[in-house]
Amino acid sequence: MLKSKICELLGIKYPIFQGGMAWVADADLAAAVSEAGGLGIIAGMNMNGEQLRAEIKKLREKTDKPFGVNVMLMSPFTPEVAEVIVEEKVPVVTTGAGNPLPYIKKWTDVGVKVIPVVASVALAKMVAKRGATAVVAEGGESGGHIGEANTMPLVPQVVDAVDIPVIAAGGIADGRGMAAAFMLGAEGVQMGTRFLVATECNIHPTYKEKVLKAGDMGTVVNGRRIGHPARALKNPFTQLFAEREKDLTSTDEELTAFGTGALRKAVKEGDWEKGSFLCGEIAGLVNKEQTCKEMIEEIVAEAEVLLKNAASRIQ
Ligand code: TUI
Repeated sequence: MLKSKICELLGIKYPIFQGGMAWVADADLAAAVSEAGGLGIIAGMNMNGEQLRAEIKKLREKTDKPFGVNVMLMSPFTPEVAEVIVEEKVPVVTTGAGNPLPYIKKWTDVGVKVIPVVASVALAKMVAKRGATAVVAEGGESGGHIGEANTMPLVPQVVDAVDIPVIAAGGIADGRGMAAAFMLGAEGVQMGTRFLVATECNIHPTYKEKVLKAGDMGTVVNGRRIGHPARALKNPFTQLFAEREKDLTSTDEELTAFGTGALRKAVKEGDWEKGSFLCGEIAGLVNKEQTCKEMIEEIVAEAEVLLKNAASRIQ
């Protein structure tokens, strides 16, 4: 049995979080992950307070296991989403794309466990000092909005810098990645890309198909110029975005406007021409659709064998 402090802290069976992917991570996906023993996380990003409340209700009708809500701190709905989290006594909150310090005490005061996603040692130290329960250290192999550091260097440095459990994210999709994360000192992993192709994931079939078909060179990072680097599947949209980013006659405002709504187009319409198919670099390893339960049990079984046999390397 794989043991981890994060399982005890959160009351979950397996130390696997499902990333709170904007427009993707709804009650169906999060409930399936939680029911399978991981931590399912609803994305608060694309919802106002009342929409989030309805999604939480839907999840609670499907499972009584612990779950999380992700707060994307750049969202205009953040203040009302933060209130709903308190009112609904959400067990766990993860935050991303910003500094969660203004909200941590509000949540921890009512018993919500707060696990910020960080992309640097500096932010990890800051949130640990201010009462975070754990941190997710997310490297640039991840899909979506990313920081500058990659997983292999980031995770052990965050582990050394804080006294709270560290969850590794970015480039992890199987038991090998999970075992490696434990070797780096992590207490668990967060995965997004693998769960994109879960049976219970409601994204457009074209999105799943493109992730399943992607190879090792299948993703690209755009948006550095406007301060929001994001990794997505290479497609006509990312090609055009890259060209406009290089073209200094197009303003930052025009570039931002060009990107607006592209994620929804990918998730809801499967629009390969105009959609932003956010996806991690590990997509090349993700080759089959399975239920969340099958995925989680397969990954844990692989990791257990690898960790158990690790000692055989030493003569
Ligand atoms: O947040 C994510 N991934 C995301 S959010 C998202 S939605 C979006 N839409 C349009 C533009 C941008 C995003 C899609 N994918 N991951 C967690 C994450 N957080 N990655 C990087 C960070 C991060 C970056 C800087 C966290 C904190 C931070 O610090 C800022 C500060 O003020 O210190």
